[in-house]
Amino acid sequence: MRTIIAIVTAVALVAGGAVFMGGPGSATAQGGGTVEVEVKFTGAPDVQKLKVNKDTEKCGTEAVIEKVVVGANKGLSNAVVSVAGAKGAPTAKKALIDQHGCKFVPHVVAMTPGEIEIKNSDDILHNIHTYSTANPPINKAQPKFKKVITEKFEKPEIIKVTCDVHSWMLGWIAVMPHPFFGITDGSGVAKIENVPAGKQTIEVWHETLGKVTKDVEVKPGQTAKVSVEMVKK
Ligand SMILES: [Cu+2]
Repeated sequence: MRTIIAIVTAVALVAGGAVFMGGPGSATAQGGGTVEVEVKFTGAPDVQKLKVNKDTEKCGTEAVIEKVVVGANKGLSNAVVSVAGAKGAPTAKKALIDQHGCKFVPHVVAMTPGEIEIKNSDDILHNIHTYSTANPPINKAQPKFKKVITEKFEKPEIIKVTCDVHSWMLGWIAVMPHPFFGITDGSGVAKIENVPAGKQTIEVWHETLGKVTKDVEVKPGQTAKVSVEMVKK
């Protein structure tokens, strides 16, 4: 009997939590819609390989530099898609980037202004070197015993991140002025949820292909599909 009561209580707690999470901020509550953006690149992928002779136990002997990653159906990975000019409160969730296998994972991370945790899961010395103008630049060592460094980016901008210990390491932190953004996956698709209804402009940014915009009509509770093609500059 005790077990049954415990299970019932647990289920009720989980259900309560789910209801709470789905309540405020859900698409219907705000009258927003979803935008599914598909980003394509018809050119050739640009993935370079570099011989590595430092920290090879953790880094391997070959670094892969992913400049333009193209997947199935010409889908372009690692593009930041967002709703241009939108307004919205920052998300409470902390952004996270990890240095793993001498790579920044994910390669591109997007966040609203606030804190980001920069992990070092490699057990070797890394260095965080950011190239920014709106936010103060960072250039600090992250020794192996410093598993996490928390940094703050208050101003929207797209920030390049490198590691001065491993010259090939490259990542991007997109600090967005609102929570309406996504990063394209392996098939070039990203979903932006709770987008305010009406005429919106979708902006796509890619580290080597630049920026492209496309207009879309967002309807409450519906998914609008947008296909964007990027070309080499
Ligand atoms: Cu490094």
